[in-house]
Amino acid sequence: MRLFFKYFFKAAHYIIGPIILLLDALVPPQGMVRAAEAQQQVDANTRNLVLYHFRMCPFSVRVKRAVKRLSLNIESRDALREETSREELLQGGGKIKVPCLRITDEQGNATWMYESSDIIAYLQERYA
Ligand SMILES: N[C@@H](CCC(=O)N[C@@H](CS)C(=O)NCC(=O)O)C(=O)O
Repeated sequence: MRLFFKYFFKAAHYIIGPIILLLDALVPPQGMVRAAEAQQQVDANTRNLVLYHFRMCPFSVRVKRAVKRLSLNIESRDALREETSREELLQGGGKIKVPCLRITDEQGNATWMYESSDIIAYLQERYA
């Protein structure tokens, strides 16, 4: 039975993933518009952020849509396809789970934030 569920969820992932990508492409979020100077300031502030994601992960898509809605330029790294990104996430965050936002402070210390809702709340609080 466990094996059945394992393969059921795997199959569902391959079916649901492309549907989510398609819906995301069909209904793109409207990015907010800022004055050029304000956007430059935001870009400077988000330079210390990196988003680790999987392309077909619904939770990652949710965060990436929030990033677009807030017009943030955040570097994103695919932790499924890119071996080095995967290793960074494992070594830094402690587990391969996405989405994960790496936040580096001015001293160079990194915080690894998991959970899509927490990441979105963090971004909204600062940039909405
Ligand atoms: N509650 C989490 C769920 C994230 C999640 O389940 N991500 C999947 C990919 S869609 C994952 O990383 N799975 C690997 C694992 O859990 O080990 C969130 O909202 O971010």
